[in-house]
Amino acid sequence: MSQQEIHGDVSRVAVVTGASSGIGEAIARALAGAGFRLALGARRIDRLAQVAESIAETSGQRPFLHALDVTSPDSATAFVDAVRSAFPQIHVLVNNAGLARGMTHVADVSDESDWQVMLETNVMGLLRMTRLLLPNIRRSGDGHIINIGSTAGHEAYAGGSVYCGSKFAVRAITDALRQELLGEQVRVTTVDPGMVETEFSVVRFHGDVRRASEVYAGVQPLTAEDVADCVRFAATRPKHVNIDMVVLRPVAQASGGRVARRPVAAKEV
Ligand code: NDP
Ligand code: 8X3
Repeated sequence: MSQQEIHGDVSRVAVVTGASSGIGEAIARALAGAGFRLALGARRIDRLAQVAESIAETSGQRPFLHALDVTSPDSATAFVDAVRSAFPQIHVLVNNAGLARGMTHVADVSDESDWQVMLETNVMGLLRMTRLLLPNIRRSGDGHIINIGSTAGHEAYAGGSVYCGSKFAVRAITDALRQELLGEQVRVTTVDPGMVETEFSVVRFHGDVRRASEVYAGVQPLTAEDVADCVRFAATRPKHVNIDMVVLRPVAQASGGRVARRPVAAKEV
């Protein structure tokens, strides 16, 4: 069944936060391929423009893009105002913007700024975007909020207290929203991946590319496209079907800290 047959409308509009790289970029491509019109946001507007250009070439539609820092109420409001001006209706919000910073144990942290950035982005940013866009999503008659959580929101690991805490919060917020929106045509989903090779670990380790590459050494991680497939699946079910939660991880990862690695020569890292 095509997207058009399911929804009777090929022009559903999806907002994707953090679409300038990794999973968000892949979600934007996947949703464009499924017939959604797109509004994309991130801080790196140059990278966002490259993503939009490439989507325009492959899908024939040019996504709307606007700078967005989900940690800033002013930026989030300006973004939402711009999206509302561009589209009469907004159906889907994919809350993907997020990050980890550091893996320092709580006792050893001397500066709280990494904690603050993670909580401001992953928790406050997600709540803010949801609050601001919910009136439009409700009015669309076919609304859907899709949050990108993590397996870190199911099982904590040493050095992940705040990142894991932020993703446990995403799961709680998703569940609470589904309760709050009961009786309305708004679906609420969380997609929770394990290890995905993106810029995530480079950001986590403050630009240390070598340390980031060690995360994926000797293991085949998920790709951003693997995650985007799940988002597309959830977003293209018939209107009466709510996919509550999708948890996916590499075959070689049983939990955050338990990964089966093949031996790696030092030069491969
Ligand atoms: P990337 O670092 O590749 O992408 C992160 C995206 O979030 C970028 O587009 C970045 O854009 C955006 N972003 C970060 N901070 C902000 C902000 N303040 N405002 C707006 N956008 C922001 O990592 P991933 O693609 O891997 O991460 C995407 C999501 O997936 C995150 O929520 C992450 O927690 C989650 N996740 C990742 C996993 C992994 O192993 N990679 C596993 C499970 C979940 P810009 O810098 O341009 O603002
Ligand atoms: C990212 C996955 O295992 O690095 O959310 O926490 S993990």
